Amino acid sequence: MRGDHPTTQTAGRTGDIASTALPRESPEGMACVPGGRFLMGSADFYPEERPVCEVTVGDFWMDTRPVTVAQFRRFVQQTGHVTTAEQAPDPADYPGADPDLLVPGSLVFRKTAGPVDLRDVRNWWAYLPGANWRHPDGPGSDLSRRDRHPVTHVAYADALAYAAWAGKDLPTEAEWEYAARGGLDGAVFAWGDEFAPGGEQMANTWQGQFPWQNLLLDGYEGTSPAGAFPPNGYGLYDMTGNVWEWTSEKFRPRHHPEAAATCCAYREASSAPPGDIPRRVIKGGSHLCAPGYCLRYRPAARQGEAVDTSTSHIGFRCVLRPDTCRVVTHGSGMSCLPGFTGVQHGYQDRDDPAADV
Ligand SMILES: [Ca+2]
Ligand SMILES: [Ca+2]
Repeated sequence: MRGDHPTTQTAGRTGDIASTALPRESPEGMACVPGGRFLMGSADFYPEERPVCEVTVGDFWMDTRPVTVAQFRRFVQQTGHVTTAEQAPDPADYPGADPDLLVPGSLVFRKTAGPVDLRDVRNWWAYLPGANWRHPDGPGSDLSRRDRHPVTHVAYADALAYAAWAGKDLPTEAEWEYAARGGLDGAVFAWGDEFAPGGEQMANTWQGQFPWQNLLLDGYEGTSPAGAFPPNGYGLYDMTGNVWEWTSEKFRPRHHPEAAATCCAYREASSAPPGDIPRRVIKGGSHLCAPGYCLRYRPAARQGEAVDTSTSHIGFRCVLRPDTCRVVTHGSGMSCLPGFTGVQHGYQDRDDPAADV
C-alpha cells in the first residue's frame, strides 16, 4: 500500500520539493522514510492494536537507532537537563502516595528466581530510589560499556527535551509504525512474518519463560548496543525489541478508524480521564517481551505509558520532517491540504495547551 515514492535511503524526494531548509541528503544518523499509505494496527494480537485502519504519512527522516547513552550524555552536558527520574516527585501530583516513594528514582526490572503470577507486574518491577539514566540498575550501577546502548529511564518530557535540543521531534504513532514496517505492509514483524528466519534472532527480545528464565538466544540479557541486529527495509535498527520508544501520540485504547479514514483529519482526542496522569503511546516492545507474556516486538504493538514514568526498558528516537512537505500527493491520489504537513497530527499538539505535560 505504499505510495509511489522512491525508496532510497540516502536522499529526500526530488523534483517536487522546490526548496528546503533541510539538506536533501539524510542528516547524519538518520534515514529517509518515504511517505505513503499503510495499514496501521493488527487484528491478530492484542485489543489495543485494533481496528486496522488505513493511514497516510508524509516523508520524514528518522534516527536509524534509538538515542544512545553517549548521545544523551552530550545533551545533558550541553543543557544541564535534569531528568524526571532525578527529581523528587511533587506530593501534590500523587495524593495518597507512600512518602517513601516520593524520592528520585525509576522503575527497574528484576528477574525473579522462578515462576510468578504474571498478572501482578510488581513481581518484577521495582521503583528503585537512585535509579536513573546514569545508574540504570540503581545506585552503584554505572554506564561502563553502555555508551552505545539506548538511553533508558527517560520520561516523556526528557525525550521531548532531547528532541528539541537536537532540532528534531518525536514521531507520531503512525510515523513510527510506518517506519518500523520498513515497506512490508501487513507483515507481523519488521522483517516479515517469520519470527526467526533461518534460526536468526532479528531483534533483542526475551526467549524463555518470563520473568525468570532468559535463555539468551539473542545474546543479550538486558539492552543491547543500538544497531546490533539487522536493519529493516528503511535502514532502521532496533525498531522492535531492545527498548520501547516514546511517540508523541496521546494514548487511546483503540485506533480510531473514522479519524484515520481521511489522512488529513487524523487527529486525536484527549484520552486521559480527568485527574489521571496523561499517557502517550510507546511502540515496539523491548528486551523484556516474551512470546508467552507480551508478544509486542512487532510494529503494530502499542501501549499507553504515563508521561511521568521512566523505566529500564523505555527509550526513544527522533524524526525530522522536511518543512516543505506541506502538500503531499501520494500514488493513491490522496493528498494533504495546504497548510498541513503530511504528518500533521504530530504538530497539532503544539497549539493544544492540554497536550503540555
Ligand atoms: Ca534478549
Ligand atoms: Ca525499539
